[in-house]
Amino acid sequence: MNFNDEYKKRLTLINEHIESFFANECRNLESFVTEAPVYSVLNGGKRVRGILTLEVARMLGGNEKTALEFAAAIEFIQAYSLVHDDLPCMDDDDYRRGQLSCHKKFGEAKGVLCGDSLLNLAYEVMLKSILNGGDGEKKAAAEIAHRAGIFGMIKGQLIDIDLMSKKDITLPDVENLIEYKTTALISAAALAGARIANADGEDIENIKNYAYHLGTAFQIRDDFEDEEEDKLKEEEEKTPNFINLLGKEKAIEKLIYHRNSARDILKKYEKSEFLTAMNEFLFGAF
Ligand code: GRG
Repeated sequence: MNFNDEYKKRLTLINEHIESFFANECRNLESFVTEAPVYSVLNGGKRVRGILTLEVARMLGGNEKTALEFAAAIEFIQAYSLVHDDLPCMDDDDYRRGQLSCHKKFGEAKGVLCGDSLLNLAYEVMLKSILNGGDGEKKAAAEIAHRAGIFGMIKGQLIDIDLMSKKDITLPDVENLIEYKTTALISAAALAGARIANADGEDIENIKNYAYHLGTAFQIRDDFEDEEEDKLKEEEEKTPNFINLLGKEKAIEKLIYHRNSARDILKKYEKSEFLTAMNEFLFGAF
């Protein structure tokens, strides 16, 4: 399989679906309403979470059209979380995905509303899918709502904020942070795909474990990408992560362990070629 070609196909599928959503469903809205959400969700992004929803559904025999609707919803949530994370009251970042961050382009108030708009759109898209669907759609939406909110990603952001004023960061602190801030949305994406395919029992457990390992490896990879930037910070401002806590070598060991564990779970499934290749693409350099 040529991974790059296959990846581009899926990326294009999701991006075209999101473009057509704005062109069709929002056609009666003036551009001042949609410009910031469109800018923030269609400004690049690897679409790892949307692709996970698509591919887990495909691997387990789910309906592709439904999976695409949920893939768009999860990418709306991902985009909202990045827009809010970049705000001056949070991480205060001027750039996102190689362009001005939403609040730098449109101002802070519109940045807040843009995040709110994207989050609401995600629920609207899922509810429409539920109205035309069955139990799988309901369960997929419940997975996403649970893991994106205060039981998942928002809790992760709160943990992050509190760790900023903690003196001695421990291993459980970092593990807890990753589990909620990063892994929760990755699990939401993968489990939504599984629910769309009406999976249960052992398959749900496998996908949960797969997403846990993938999410942890993904965060360590992200920490290595930000390493140079982090080096310039004062000691007390350094990011709470495995690199700063355990050193580079041990962090790489952890990444490799989680990468391999994710790969081993995929081996249980016949149609896992793409996800296995994505695992290699994301973490093969380590
Ligand atoms: C504001 C509620 C709220 C949550 C913010 C997403 C987030 C939580 C913070 C962003 C900072 C960060 C490093 C989070 C960890 C998860 C992560 C690696 C996000 C970036 O995901 P990518 O690399 O981004 O998949 P793209 O742009 O490809 O979608």
